[in-house]
Amino acid sequence: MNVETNHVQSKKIFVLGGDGFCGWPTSLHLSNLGHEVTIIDNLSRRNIDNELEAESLTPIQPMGTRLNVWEEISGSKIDFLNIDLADEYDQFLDAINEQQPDVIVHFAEQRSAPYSMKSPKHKRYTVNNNMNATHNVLCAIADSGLDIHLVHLGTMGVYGYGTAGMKIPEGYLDIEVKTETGERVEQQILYPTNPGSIYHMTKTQDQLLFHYYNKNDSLRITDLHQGIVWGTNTKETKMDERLINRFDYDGDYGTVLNRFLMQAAVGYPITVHGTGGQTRAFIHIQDTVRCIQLAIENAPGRDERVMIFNQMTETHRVNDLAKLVSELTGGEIAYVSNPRKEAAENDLHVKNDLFLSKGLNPTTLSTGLLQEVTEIAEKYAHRADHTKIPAKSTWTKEQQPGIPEGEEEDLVN
Ligand code: NAD
Ligand code: USQ
Repeated sequence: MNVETNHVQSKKIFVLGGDGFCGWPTSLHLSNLGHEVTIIDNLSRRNIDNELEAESLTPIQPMGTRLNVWEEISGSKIDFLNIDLADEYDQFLDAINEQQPDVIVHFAEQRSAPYSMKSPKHKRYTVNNNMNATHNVLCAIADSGLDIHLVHLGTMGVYGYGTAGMKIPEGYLDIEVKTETGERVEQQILYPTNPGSIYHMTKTQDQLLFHYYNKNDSLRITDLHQGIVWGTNTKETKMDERLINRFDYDGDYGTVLNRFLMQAAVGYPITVHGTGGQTRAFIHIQDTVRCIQLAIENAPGRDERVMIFNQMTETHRVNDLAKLVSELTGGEIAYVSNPRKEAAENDLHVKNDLFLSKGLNPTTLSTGLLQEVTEIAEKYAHRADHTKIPAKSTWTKEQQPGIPEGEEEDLVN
């Protein structure tokens, strides 16, 4: 089954957050390439499902089953360590020293913007979890003295979603400053951050931690500024139903395009926030796993600055996506109140030259792939809890939940 192993020099890779939506298919992809993979995850995402009384639309299996099935199918073993990266520093450092990974891929953060804005408790959890996890990872790599390449999943949201008409560069902005003598000096700085939620704010802080550890300890770091991921399965997760990936659809964790496809499939109105004028960057989950592979294969050198890639393949306006899904499925669109404090409209132009230059062949929005997601949503429609669909986490007391007319009566908080 390990079809691609011939081309790859096997590496020891830790996948932090390897039980999650991006981390699970990435772990399988890297294992299938012939790498030796260890997943580290504290299963907090599954616990948050318990808290929210929401579940993945697809029936994801417990970690033990996932790993047994993968070994049975591929002949490759993936190890699993249950460690809270924000809290259990010593266990993590021990794992690094014992296993001496070549690469650490870091997905292990609380990644939902609405969840991070639910209440002071959720804001504080997101900050504590994400910032401590990232700092512990960096501190432990430096502490170990090993030359480990860190690949981190950041977000396009660190930039904000507006530009002065220019394309958003890959991490660094060329600027020109005027000295006291009037001389003009050219510099490159980290692109100014403009987070739109507490979650996105933690990712902007991550950037500074990377900058510091790269400068002080010469850590080799790749930061991937990823757009919204859509789709659910990849080549490897399709090999057996028990390897199926998560499909989040609830108002906190479901992301826009997957939500629209799911809503249409279960006969719920397609919930466009406000006028749907927000433009965002997107990437299919199959390209996510391929980009991680490319980032690993193109590591920065010891004396190089943090390498930043924009991990996205296309931009779309939310309203255009709603119309596309509606045309494809016959689903009805509902323009609902926007629970978020965000620009009603924005243009977004993004550079993604680095991944293209490394060989990414982008998977763009095609009817076939949209259809595939629709089919999965239809297959598991019986598992959908309609009361969990609307987005109810509001950014301030002034915003209202995004509930379509006629759906209010079903709701319990
Ligand atoms: P996810 O919530 O499905 O997965 C994250 C995993 O990390 C979970 O399995 C969780 O249990 C684990 N985790 C969280 N905190 C941890 C801790 N302290 N210790 C150990 N494990 C911990 O999220 P995802 O969608 O797979 O996203 C992965 C990463 O990619 C995130 O950092 C996110 O910010 C980034 N990202 C995601 C998207 C997207 O659309 N899903 C887009 C851009 C960037
Ligand atoms: N939206 C709707 N209707 C919905 C859901 C969302 O109109 O039913 C709108 C939102 O108001 C927002 C846009 O769609 O304007 C995107 O929302 P989202 O939930 O799909 O994406 P976001 O909150 O930005 O977060 C997701 C991931 C996060 C990642 C980010 C990448 O959850 O981990 O960092 O995408 S990016 O958007 O590029 O910053």
